[in-house]
Amino acid sequence: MALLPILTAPDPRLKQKAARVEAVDDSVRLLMEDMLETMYQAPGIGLAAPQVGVQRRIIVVDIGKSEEDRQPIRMANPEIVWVSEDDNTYEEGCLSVPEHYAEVVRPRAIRVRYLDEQNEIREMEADGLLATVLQHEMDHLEGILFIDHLSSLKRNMILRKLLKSKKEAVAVR
Ligand code: GNR
Ligand code: NI
Repeated sequence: MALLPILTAPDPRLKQKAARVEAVDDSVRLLMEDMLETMYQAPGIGLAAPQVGVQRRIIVVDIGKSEEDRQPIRMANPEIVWVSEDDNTYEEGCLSVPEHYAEVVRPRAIRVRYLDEQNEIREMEADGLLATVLQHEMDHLEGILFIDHLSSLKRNMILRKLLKSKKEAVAVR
């Protein structure tokens, strides 16, 4: 197992569309385990491969309440096959947009088709926080961040602050 460095915005790699996985093999399974370890350590409740610089359609999620009660979800090539008519608003954050939070409106419930860690096609229905996090992670595979759902005024304010902290981090090295 290994901890992977998490990219933060603005970074062109977070804006790219990730490529489909051909099959979930040992290398994909290893990446999923490294992503879970990185996510738990952060700590976060979801992580998408592009956040660790890997442009492949792989996500991991765990919204479990405690460390003792882990419920890791591993998905390759996740696709939304149904969304509810009603929406939900959640205050979202992102490991690639550190220290910024904002409300985002998304469908309340979804049905997702994906390849599991055994390379088997599965479907899962989710609502509430799990539905929100799955949509947030699938957005990453399209190069979309939660700030892209905000007004350009709010988005640009956040991006300017992130760029400024990056420049300050370089200056003190
Ligand atoms: O840890 C995370 N928390 C979170 C809270 C509300 C909505 C989405 C998320 S996902 C985020 C981790 C992350 O950046 N995943 O891409
Ligand atoms: Ni994120």
